[in-house]
Amino acid sequence: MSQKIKTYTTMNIYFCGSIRGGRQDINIYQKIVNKLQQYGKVLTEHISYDSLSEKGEDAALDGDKSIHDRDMEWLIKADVIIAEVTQPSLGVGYELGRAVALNKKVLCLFRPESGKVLSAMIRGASTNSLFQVQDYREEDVESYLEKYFDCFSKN
Ligand code: 6IA
Repeated sequence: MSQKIKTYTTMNIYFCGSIRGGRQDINIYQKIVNKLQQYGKVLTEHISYDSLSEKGEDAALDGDKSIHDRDMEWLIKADVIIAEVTQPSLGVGYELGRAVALNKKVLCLFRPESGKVLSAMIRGASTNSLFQVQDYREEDVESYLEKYFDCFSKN
């Protein structure tokens, strides 16, 4: 038990969610980030902030470069990547591709009840336990995360 708590408290978690792809799912991102904070440090907590809008940062070119470079540093540092992939986002797709190349552990969460169909390049990448795609309903998201992190500490 103490071993499990130690694993959780030292874990770096990278959460991915749409920003410029559209902020419709922000309430769900907040729910996910709150839950993830039980398991470790969420490096990208800001993705769940109301104040971060899809148009809110008309960043100068080097603003975008520093966002990219800082996020890549965090991705390298992350022990696990959790992505909410219902709202399509180029940035999230890019992060997932980079995470696969880095052999990171990835969980993608998708809500079929949105009426959307997940990209084949994400669902089709789910071939082993390193890269998993979980369909879920909003009310069940916390229990899916509990299950995932219970298994995580055993692997
Ligand atoms: O293409 P998108 O914007 O939807 O991509 C979203 C993904 O890219 C997220 O998972 C983030 O990790 C990353 N990302 C995109 N834009 C930002 C960003 N801009 N800040 C952090 N991560 C980002 C806001 C900066 C603002 C607070 C000045």
